[in-house]
Amino acid sequence: MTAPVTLSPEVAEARSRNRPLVALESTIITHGMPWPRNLETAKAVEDEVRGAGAVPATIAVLEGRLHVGLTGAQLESLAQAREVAKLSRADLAVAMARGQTGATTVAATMIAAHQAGIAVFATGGIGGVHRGAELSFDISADLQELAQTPVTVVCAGAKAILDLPKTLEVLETLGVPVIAVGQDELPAFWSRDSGLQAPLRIDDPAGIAAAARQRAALGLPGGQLVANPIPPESEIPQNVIGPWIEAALAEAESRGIGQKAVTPFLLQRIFELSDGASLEANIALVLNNARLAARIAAA
Ligand code: PSU
Ligand code: MN
Repeated sequence: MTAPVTLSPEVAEARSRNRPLVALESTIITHGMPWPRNLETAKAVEDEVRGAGAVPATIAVLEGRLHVGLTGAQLESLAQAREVAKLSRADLAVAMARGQTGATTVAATMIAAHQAGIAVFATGGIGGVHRGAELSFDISADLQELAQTPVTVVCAGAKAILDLPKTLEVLETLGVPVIAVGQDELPAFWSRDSGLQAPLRIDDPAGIAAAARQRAALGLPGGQLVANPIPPESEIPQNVIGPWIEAALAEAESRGIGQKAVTPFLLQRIFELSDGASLEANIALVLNNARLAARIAAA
């Protein structure tokens, strides 16, 4: 077998000089945002990481190779591609063995980041326990990954389309530290507040980095989940986003949307119902997370 990851020149250089690196996922590009805002956002997020003093490493599988760091041309072709696979822990190796192209979810991006020696990763919102999971058993593989792969994942909370209390319970069971930044409440992706208390709070990037080092020193497997609230000027309050979420969930149910298609379907419907407002908020929160992740990586 050849080396499992292909580093971009920018990432290879950053590694050789021991510069801080921040991993970025690609499912948000292919399944989370519409063209061409997805490409603009992917580039802006990379620039945000660079501006905050770190080096971005966007991760995807291209023709069977696991790329850590994409060139501008690779990013553009992925952003425009149709019917790209959405790869998580279960299907990553199969897609690579078949020479396929696919976008990596939070779980698969964590695996690749860890293989490449990258300890910090920025995304929008992780997957979690879906509403109705007591019947569907739909619980994102992102949660299990946080329990076993040592990467600090910076998000704006779990996506508010999920069952947030159940998501917190599962994270606690799995031993994943859930750390809110700058407030006591768990943020809820498009909104700053979920109405739930976050289990932990650390406000400074150095403190978050120190907690990761301490976890490793204890020999505990797994990562940390950092929940960074969307900036106030960009948030959509819960009472505004709530009815759109309910409408999108009802539609997914009546149309029988299931498995991997659920999250992309809900994000797209909420985008339409909100007249694009949900996308603007999503972009703002990802940029905000990229900045914080860069500071944690530098620390
Ligand atoms: N964050 C976003 N948009 C997204 C995602 C995260 O702002 O589209 C993606 C991530 O890749 C995450 C996935 O891992 O949604 C969760 O999918 P599922 O619920 O099927 O596990
Ligand atoms: Mn699922």
